Amino acid sequence: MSDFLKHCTPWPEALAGEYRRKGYWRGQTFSALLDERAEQYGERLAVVSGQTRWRYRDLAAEADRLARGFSALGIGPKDRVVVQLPNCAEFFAVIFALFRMGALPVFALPAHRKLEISYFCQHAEAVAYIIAGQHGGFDYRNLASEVKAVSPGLQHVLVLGDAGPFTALHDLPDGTLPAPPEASDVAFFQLSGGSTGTPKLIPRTHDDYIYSLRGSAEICQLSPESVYLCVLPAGHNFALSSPGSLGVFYAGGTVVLSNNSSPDHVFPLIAAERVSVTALVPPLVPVWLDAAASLKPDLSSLKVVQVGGARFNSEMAARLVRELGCTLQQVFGMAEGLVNYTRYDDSDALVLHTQGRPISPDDEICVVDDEDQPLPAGEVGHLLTRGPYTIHGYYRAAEHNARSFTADGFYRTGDLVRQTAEGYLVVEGRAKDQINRGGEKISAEEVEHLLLAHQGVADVAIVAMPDAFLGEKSCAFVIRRDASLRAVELNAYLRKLGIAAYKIPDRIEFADAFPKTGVGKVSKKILRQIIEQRLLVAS
Ligand code: J2J
Repeated sequence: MSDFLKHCTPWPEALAGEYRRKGYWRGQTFSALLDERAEQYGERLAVVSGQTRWRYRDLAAEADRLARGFSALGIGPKDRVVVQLPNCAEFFAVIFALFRMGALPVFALPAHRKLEISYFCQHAEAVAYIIAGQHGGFDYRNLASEVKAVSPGLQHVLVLGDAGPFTALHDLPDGTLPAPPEASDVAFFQLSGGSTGTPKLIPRTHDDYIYSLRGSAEICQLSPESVYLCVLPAGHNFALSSPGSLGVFYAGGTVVLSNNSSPDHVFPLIAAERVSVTALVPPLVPVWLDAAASLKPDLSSLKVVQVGGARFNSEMAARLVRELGCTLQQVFGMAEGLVNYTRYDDSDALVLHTQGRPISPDDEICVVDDEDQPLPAGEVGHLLTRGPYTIHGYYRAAEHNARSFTADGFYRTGDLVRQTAEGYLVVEGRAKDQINRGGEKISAEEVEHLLLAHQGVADVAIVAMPDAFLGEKSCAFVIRRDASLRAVELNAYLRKLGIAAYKIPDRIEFADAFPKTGVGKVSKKILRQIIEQRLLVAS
């Protein structure tokens, strides 16, 4: 075992044996999967992105070329590589190339900036960072220069498009491939939404992830005829695996990529490519519905719209079904593993009012009270889960793991749920210290730590506040050292540090003191009530 894998917690032998015996884990790797699909469906369309149209054989050939190139550069098995690409065909060539070599992608989001990317590079001891030169009006090469300056282990910056001072992805030398990885090996790192000071890396194996893809593809009835439109960031767990692009590849279908989720861009794409299924976060739904009502686009190919990532209210769910005339599938998942789906033949009551049930019969669900005691059926409590594709530990986070997993290896999701008589889950709230900003997760503690380091800040507490469009936004309550400190200065300070824009507080409220709980901790519950009240009065 290489040194770094010591920091990944494997499934206990007994459970791993059971998952293999039951045929969940089949010993297949991602590169074997792509080879198989290229063999079966070589001439079929795998990816569409702008002018790029790759058949399965093109995707496999491009992945092979890149793998040889990475190898020639000296990137080897188990090396970590931070991948931060927009939605583009090359994203898949890159990750399949890394999978083939047994190198491990870390899936950064396009919105991440210097602090996040440097942290991933340092924490994962990454040897390479892969970017698009410029995207969305932002120059990732400048970001890479800043990251490189503080990440001594980072040897390569590889660039899609104009490479500037770095190495171009389209112009790599040719090397020889190492032996392929084992299916039980870690294949890549997903990112945790986070509720602590630093983001956590989630090690997923070929075996466990491919099982979740197979299960998802079956539930979503994918076939080689399926055309999936990916408008969420391609590396995010929802868009990647539920069933996402990789689930569609599993089934031999076509993935259509877009970096723009606005209706005027996406509706013509749906019509032109005959898109059959797509995945949205809740805030996009009313935008699409309003535009559909006025533009009257041809959405006749669209059979299923998945919605997940954040709470989706049932009135909007009903509106979606009524106005688009397609099947709604609610998806409640997490990058750590467990994914729940409503099924296509479920009653309206289940589809509109629940967040589905797990993929696997071996996904164990426990709803417990604050003392970890199981609650009577139907009561709201903490969701704990264990199963064939849910991790048993974050990468190199022993202390955090002791809190995030039970002694029996159940993952503490931090979600408050209730289970219906049919075994479906309803997400009722959240116990973790996180803000879910329309599907984008913000760890309150992470941003609080940054603000606390500002010399004018004596104390800070960040909470969620209701927002009609995003569901939630973030509000930072700040106790100042210096009464002249203004909110804009704090925002500018955070921006300068280099964090993803969605983490910058939407609102800053100055306070003289914080309300406390009985045991003397800051009461975020009362702070949430205070900001809710102020918003009400203001409206
Ligand atoms: C309420 N909260 C939800 C839902 C996720 C599929 C779909 C989503 C994710 C995802 C994912 C929710 N209603 N329908 O990885 O494979 C909140 C919960 C959960 C957290 C996980 C997938 N769907 N959530 O959103 O890792 O709080 O994954 O624990 O980003 O999002 O966030 P993330």
